[in-house]
Amino acid sequence: MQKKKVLITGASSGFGEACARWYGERGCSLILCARRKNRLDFLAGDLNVPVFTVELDVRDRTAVDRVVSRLPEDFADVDILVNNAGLALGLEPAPRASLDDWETMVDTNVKGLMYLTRAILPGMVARKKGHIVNMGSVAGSWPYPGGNAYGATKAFVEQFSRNLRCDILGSGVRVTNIAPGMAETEFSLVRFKGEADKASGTYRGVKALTAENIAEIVGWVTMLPAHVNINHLEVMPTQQAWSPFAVSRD
Ligand code: NDP
Ligand code: 8X3
Repeated sequence: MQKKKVLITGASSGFGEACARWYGERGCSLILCARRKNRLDFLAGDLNVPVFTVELDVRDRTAVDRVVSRLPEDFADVDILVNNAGLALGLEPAPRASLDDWETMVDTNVKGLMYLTRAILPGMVARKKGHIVNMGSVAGSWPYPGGNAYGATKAFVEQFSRNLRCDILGSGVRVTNIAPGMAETEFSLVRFKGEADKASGTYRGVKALTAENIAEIVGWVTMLPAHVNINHLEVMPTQQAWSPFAVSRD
């Protein structure tokens, strides 16, 4: 693989960390962003490639612009943006869900992803190359009880990804929405606000996807020849599928 400059948001854990390792093993230069910079620095110590770590809350529009506009020369001109930072908070039905949680999910999964995209996309278009990989979810296409605002943020990611392709058609820049199903990371620990038993219960008896599975998929879509654009890639564990429609009867 040609040595690329890869910016990964949410690189302190789960998919983002696994993507950093995947690209790092292939000699890419990495810009790793998250709020927990200590974790990024620890990860950077494991990687034998140029790494720039930066503390970044993707909800902070000014900070996003500052970070992207002030990237060190060796890390500027990003080739691949992995818009991965995100979270689910709670699994309560809508009438009982926390509006604060809904706002945090929108601010992170929707607005944060927009901020990074808007900061990096113009440079890619000007250079006539680049790839934005957005981390969606099966929850963006398929509803489930308690998925309310989380699923809606991921539906945004799916449609935003497709609409970006329309806007930049002819630029040579690629956009991909990856939609994973159940994957064992810190995702459920965050969703259940540190309740470890509840989080681990999510994966009980299931061979869930791993962060490494997703990193391999992200890496693969970006390694395909430049004229090939994977628009949307949905992936689930073999042990996961859909349920029949629910019906409320009198
Ligand atoms: P993790 O909780 O393991 O990782 C989430 C990452 O996002 C962390 O690195 C975290 O870093 C970062 N993050 C969260 N909020 C912010 C913020 N405000 N600013 C910057 N970084 C932030 O979960 P996953 O790896 O599983 O999740 C990664 C993405 O994949 C998310 O978008 C998630 O919605 C999506 N996804 C996950 C699935 C799963 O089952 N695991 C399935 C489908 C999609 P820090 O806290 O240090 O800021
Ligand atoms: C994470 C997958 O099914 O928990 O996006 O919503 S799910």
